[in-house]
Amino acid sequence: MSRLVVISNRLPLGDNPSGGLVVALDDALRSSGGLWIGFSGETVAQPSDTLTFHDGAPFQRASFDLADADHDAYYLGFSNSVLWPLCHGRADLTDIVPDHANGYRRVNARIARLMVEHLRPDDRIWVHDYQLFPLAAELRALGVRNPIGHFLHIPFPGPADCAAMPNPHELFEWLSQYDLLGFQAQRDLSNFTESARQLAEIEHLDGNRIRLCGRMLRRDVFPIGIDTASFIAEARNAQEEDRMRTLTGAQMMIGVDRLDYSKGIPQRFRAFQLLLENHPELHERIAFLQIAPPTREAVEAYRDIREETEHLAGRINGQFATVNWTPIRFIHRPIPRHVLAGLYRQARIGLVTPLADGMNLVAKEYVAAQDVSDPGVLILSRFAGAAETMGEALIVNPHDPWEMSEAMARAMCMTANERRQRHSILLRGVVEQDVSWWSAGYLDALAMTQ
Ligand code: ADQ
Repeated sequence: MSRLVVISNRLPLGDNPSGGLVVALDDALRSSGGLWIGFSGETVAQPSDTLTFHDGAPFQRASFDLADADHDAYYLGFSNSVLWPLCHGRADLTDIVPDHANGYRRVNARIARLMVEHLRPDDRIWVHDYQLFPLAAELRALGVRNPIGHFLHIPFPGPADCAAMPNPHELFEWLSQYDLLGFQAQRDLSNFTESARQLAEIEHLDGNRIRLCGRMLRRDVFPIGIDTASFIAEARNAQEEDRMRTLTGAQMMIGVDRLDYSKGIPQRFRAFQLLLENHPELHERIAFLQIAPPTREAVEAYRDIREETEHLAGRINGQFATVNWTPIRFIHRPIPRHVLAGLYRQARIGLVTPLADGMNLVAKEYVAAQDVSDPGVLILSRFAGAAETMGEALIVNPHDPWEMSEAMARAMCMTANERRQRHSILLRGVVEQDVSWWSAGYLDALAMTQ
């Protein structure tokens, strides 16, 4: 079997790297003697011009450092202040700086140069996410003819958002150099096709084959899953955390997100406020736990969202709290996985209401963690990729606080029978379409490109 080479923005480091993607790719990397390449997470004054190899995983890992200025331009700048907001429908939050676009191209070109001497002629190369769109084009420019696939973890922008990129045609030229483009949801495939039609040249050939900017390639939908079996086991074994005892007496509603404007956290706080205004009978009967560790705080839009959410939570607690009851608890720290699994299991409602999201793994983790005899209710945004396959959740419009608050009220009084019926269908999907199913499907499709 030919070797699998994976490249993602961050290399999973540590002696025992874990996380969904690592689990998904572990088998394929291990059995093919594979290699995973990524950023070390370190910025330095003078980055080395070779990859650094790391021991400790059953497959090879190699990292590169970045110069401070390159990290600012490539990661904070073009990736997270242009591409991320555009892919999440927030052109208003972009910060377009020509130097950042140059830095993005420069870093991708450097990664290609670092990689190329380690590639073998029959390697399969799998590139992950929006930080690395130009990588295949840079590798092709260095003479690499191997099969190269790309998987986009976040939504693909529609024509209006693509048109707000500094040089939209360039995006499609970059993408045309892959052999397989993978998307999370049908929505993304449609956006890609329509944007390419309006801003570049695309022709549908047959099946999943297209000609994009003159080059033949394939594209398809591969909805990512979680490591379901291990998550179910973790939730079953989870011990109740001491601090949660303070919530007894009320049913818990849980939200777990990176603190990001795409996740719709202020909108869900407002919906919860409306619930408490319109349903006094639920006072002291429902407690909302929102876990949201800050990310990317060097970017201004992320500092703003933190202030807004803290302010809202304070206001709602000030308005409704009693001596015995704090309506919203807001935790800003990452939580160990087994604790998270236990919290999901205790929660009567899982609240997953992003304004835009590639897939959203929290929705799947919440379902996997439930006690099948007395499961909770998932409230899910129609704008999460997960909504395409999780129709048995209560599907809501995250911009509509009335609809969301009524879904919360409905979940609170839903019969055990209805909860079990909905949950068993959701669970079947999460079990069948887990992360190994996802990676196997993608790698089969990549093999078909040859
Ligand atoms: P993210 O935007 O990071 O991922 P998501 O899919 O929800 O979003 O994954 C978050 C992960 O982090 C989950 O596994 C969750 O359990 C964990 N997590 C979140 N908050 C945590 C906390 N406080 N403590 C511990 N763990 C926490 C991107 C895309 C998504 C896509 C994934 C995978 O934006 O749409 O589903 O990639 O492709």
